[in-house]
Amino acid sequence: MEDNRVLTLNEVVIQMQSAFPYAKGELSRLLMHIGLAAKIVHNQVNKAGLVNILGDAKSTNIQGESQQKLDVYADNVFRKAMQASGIICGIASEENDEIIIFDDDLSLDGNYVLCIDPLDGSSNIDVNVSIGTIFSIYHRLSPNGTKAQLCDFLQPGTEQVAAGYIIYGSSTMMVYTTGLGATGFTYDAAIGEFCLSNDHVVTPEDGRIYSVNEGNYIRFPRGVKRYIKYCQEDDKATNRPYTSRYIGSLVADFHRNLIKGGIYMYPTTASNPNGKLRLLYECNPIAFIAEQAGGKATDGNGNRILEIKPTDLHQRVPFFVGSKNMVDKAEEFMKEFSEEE
Ligand code: P6P
Repeated sequence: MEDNRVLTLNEVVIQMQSAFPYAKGELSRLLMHIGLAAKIVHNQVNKAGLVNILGDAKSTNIQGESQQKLDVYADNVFRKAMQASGIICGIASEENDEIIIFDDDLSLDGNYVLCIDPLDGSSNIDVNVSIGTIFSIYHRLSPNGTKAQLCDFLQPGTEQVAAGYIIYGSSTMMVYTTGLGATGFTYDAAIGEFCLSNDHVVTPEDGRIYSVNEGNYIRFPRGVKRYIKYCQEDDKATNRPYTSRYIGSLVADFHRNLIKGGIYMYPTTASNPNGKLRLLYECNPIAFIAEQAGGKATDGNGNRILEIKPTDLHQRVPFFVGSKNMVDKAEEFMKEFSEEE
């Protein structure tokens, strides 16, 4: 008989812990705390239109971007949940210029640090477009019992012990990985649980969706321009022309492409000569998920995102992520036309 019992996030996390014989359950508990924070943010996002939590918080983050009230709210919710866990000794957040150090005794002994974009795509909050939380977890490098240090956060993405995102959309979903594949959960508000909805997310090697802000076309690298034209050419043998889909919310664009197949690109542009997306709390966690689902993530110049050694908390990199064969094709054009820049 088919087992159609609902499995919750906490049950799945505990089950997966058995795959790590030496696990002390800390990472499991941490993922549960993240799930709890996500439920709290879900409640606010879902009624943002009803309470005075929309709009500009009249403050700006290090990126110089105006902070939306929900941004700041989400940052506070995840920060409190992480400190309550006693497992995290510090946080690097898009919403804060410097690392946040937890100096209570329990947290000082925490073995992990978190990099987070508490509410990505926040410019879409007021217009009811899907937004998301993106997180990345590392073992600390600094000694236990001492304050977290910058070195704990400036680790290459290959060192992530877990990563994931929550998408607050037509339904709220969480997708995460601990390196044993990508797992998807859908939030059931009726029971207040994230329920297993895809126990092994696999992204198609090919797709027909390309996601890029073509408003920046003029200043894209030639390779990107050529790849976009390649996507638009009429060639039935290779299922072209592809479809252009761009929501302007990384988590929403990536999640759709992960399921259906596709490529998301944020290349260098005039206003973002190093690309716009941040390595630590946007590109690395999304790249980890993409690779675990059979996809690929590079900077467009043949460099695997997960192998880039970070030099700054808010470092930006060009980002090409999604179906393996589509990223490879984009890389081909980038390589062929790079000399002509
Ligand atoms: P643009 C949101 O600000 C974000 O960081 C990603 O979620 C999104 O994909 C991208 O920026 C959108 O940027 O320049 O196309 O509006």
